[in-house]
Amino acid sequence: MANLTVYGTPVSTYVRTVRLLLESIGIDYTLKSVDIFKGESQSAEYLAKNPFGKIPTLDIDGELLYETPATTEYLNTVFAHHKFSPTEPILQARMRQIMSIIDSYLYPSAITSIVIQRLIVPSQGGTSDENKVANAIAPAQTAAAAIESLTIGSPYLLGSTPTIADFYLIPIFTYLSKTAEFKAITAQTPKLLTWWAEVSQLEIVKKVCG
Ligand SMILES: N[C@@H](CCC(=O)N[C@@H](CS)C(=O)NCC(=O)O)C(=O)O
Repeated sequence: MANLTVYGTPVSTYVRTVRLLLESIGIDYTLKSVDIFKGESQSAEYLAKNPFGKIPTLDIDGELLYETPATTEYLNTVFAHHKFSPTEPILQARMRQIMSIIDSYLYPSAITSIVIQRLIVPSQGGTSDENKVANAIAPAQTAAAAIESLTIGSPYLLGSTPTIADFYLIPIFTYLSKTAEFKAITAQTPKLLTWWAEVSQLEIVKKVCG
């Protein structure tokens, strides 16, 4: 069996995406802390693994992989025989579309702006930047509405079994649902609310994102 190590902070959404997949596949792995809040991802040692100083980085028997789309698709191919991606090409494209919408539009608005200002800044004794939060609501609504329109499955986004797209959205909703803005962002996305009510109860989600 391969030796797998995930480098990253357990609270990171992208680390959680990779861990949700690893836990769903059911393979052993080691989580080695690289604390982004202490600047550890900018150390020379870590930058040698990932030149962008982002987490996670995955070590598979000495082979280093970073960028979560590449990492998750590799794990899904090699260790899960494509179990966590749809077989139909159009649904495969929908899965990648959702992952890309999250990377490009939902993560920057929901996490970088709203969650950081609402949950992280106050927890460190700071004051939330209300302008940043207010300006992020519309882009987060647009991203959530786009994902809603691509949600054709039940109880998961694309069908009766989870795909990597679910593992991308779960960590974002875990944090966003703890903010006051969640209600406005999901006001027009009933399918995502039903999805969230189901997936937030999964043991694996409680273990990785709890
Ligand atoms: N494109 C990267 C993004 C990873 C990412 O943004 N990770 C965040 C934590 S959730 C991070 O490393 N933040 C630290 C920083 O930006 O300095 C991927 O797909 O893995």
